[in-house]
Amino acid sequence: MPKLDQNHFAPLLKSKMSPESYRKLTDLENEALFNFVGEYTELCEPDSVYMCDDSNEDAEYIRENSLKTREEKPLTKKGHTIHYDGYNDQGRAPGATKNLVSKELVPLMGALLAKEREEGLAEVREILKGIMKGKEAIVKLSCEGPTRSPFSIACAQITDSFYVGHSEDLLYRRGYDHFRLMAPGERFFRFVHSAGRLDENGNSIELDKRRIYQDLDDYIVLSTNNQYAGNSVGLKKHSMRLSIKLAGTEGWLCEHMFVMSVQNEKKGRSTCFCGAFPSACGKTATAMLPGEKIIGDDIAYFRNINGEFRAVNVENGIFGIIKDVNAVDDPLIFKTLQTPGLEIIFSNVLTGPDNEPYWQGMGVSHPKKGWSFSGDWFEGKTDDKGVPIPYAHSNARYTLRLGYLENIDPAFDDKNGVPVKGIIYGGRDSDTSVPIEESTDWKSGIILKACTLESETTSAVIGQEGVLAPQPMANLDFISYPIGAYIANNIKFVEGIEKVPPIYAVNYFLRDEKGQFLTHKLAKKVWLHWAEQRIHKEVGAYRTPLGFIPKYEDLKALFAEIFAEDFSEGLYRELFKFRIDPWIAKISRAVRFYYHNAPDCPKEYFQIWKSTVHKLTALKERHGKFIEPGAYSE
Ligand code: SPV
Ligand code: MN
Repeated sequence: MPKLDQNHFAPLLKSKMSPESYRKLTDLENEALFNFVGEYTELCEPDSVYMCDDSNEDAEYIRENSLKTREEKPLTKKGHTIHYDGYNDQGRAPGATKNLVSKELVPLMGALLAKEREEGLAEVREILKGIMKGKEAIVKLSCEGPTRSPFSIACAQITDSFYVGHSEDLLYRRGYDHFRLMAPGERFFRFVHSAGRLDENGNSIELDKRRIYQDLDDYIVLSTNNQYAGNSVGLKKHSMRLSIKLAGTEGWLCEHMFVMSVQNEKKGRSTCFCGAFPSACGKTATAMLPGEKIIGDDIAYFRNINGEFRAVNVENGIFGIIKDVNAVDDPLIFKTLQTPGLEIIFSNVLTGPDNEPYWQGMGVSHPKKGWSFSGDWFEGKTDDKGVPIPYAHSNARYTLRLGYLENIDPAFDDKNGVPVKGIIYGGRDSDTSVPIEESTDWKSGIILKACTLESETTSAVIGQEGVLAPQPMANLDFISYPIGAYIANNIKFVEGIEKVPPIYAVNYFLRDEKGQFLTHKLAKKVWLHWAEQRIHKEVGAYRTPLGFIPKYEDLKALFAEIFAEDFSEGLYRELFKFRIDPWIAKISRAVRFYYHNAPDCPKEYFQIWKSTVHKLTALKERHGKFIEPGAYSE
């Protein structure tokens, strides 16, 4: 190891860092890290650089500075702060986000927002030149997954935003000590972020120079002129894109999934599920179901450990949608959000004259004026097109540590992860998929359920809302190498796994002809407990053309046991009839999507989709539009 003091960047870093910060950096004896900090200090030209370790003092330094720089403001309750992103920076920005790959790979990336690497790097490096002038940069080390575990991925973030540093401290495990124990040359992900020039409210103003560029050859992400955490916090979606690529290369999986465990108190067992849902389709609500235990709500790594399918939650906190979190629908999160003394960042909600946060669907009346994501807010405020501006953004969020939640699973921190017993794919449609259906086997689950997942677009992404869009594995925004290869890796992952978990497709959003939801919001608990009983071989099922559905008597018993509700057979039949035409249409949409957007998609998958459409078309002759539960056999 060459002495870092002789490193080309040493004089620059010594001039920008306090002796204490410089010592913390050099103590790690990590030349790659030193070069990373040196290179981007030289390029971005911050006035000073602060190096964090894992101490509470450094966490406090970041917190205090996020208040001093007014990126966050204190709310009435101790520990609670509010952060605002700019008016046009309220969600992920696909237009500004690119996967940088080699020239040869670009044509194979289809829908995956690719750009030729050299060109992209030159463009974003030009924007980064001098971008941190007048500011302090912080260097923060964290770890994805439990530290010193088979799942760990070390990460280094440089940012000029204390809000980003603060969010990372709440959302990820501190990683300085993890770096200290790393072998020489061990890989780590690198993230550079700058909020860029700010207006008087502390918001990024040069949105035309907003870039979120993932360099997938070098495992580094460069993010400029933005603040919304989905664009700025390196360890969240940037890291996810890098992990998906790395996993594809190494034969494991990084999925856009929660990790939770269903509690069967009568039998004294805990059964772990992982589930992928596009944004705003019930993902956090499933992970947070009352009576069950949460491990994570957004990103999971899967590894085969001694023949077992095991998962960790990559994160240590939740960056959750706050809309509709209220005492009735999300009692646990709601209570946590009201608790003084916990460190919680609210973002893009209304701050009332009482200096308390108010959000849409909170279940309490909101003040008629205050401060919000649009600045000074008053009832009746409209935008320049005359459209009313809501008091809180529909993608407004809360950021908190998972450890605050009463229902955290003690297995959360296990270094070997938790054994996964069931996988869930959840979409959002009003007239196609039944509430829960088990796939016949892993491969058909991936091709017919995970690949055909789709959803209405939501406010988590800037752009039009309410458009039906394909969402392979709820992961389209994050897949970072050609889709066909990604699907193949999902299929291949279970080779060598002794007990392959069944795949369930769920849909909480079926409606009747009048547009009313057919079930209440907590019915999902019954579907999950049915899956739990299936996994433990305690209930049978009816065959459908695409898998297996529950029998009426088993659901009736669960509704009675869990909610003391009388679940009617009429409702069961309505919920679980197989809807042939919508399924033909859904698979046909998938075929079109993959044909146009996934140039490397193997012919074999198209054959499976097409033969399924033929099979369903033939079934229509026999059954008419619907197949009643129990009326189908192979
Ligand atoms: C999501 O939309 O899936 C999120 C929030 O988890 S973001 O960080 O914006 O991606
Ligand atoms: Mn997510």
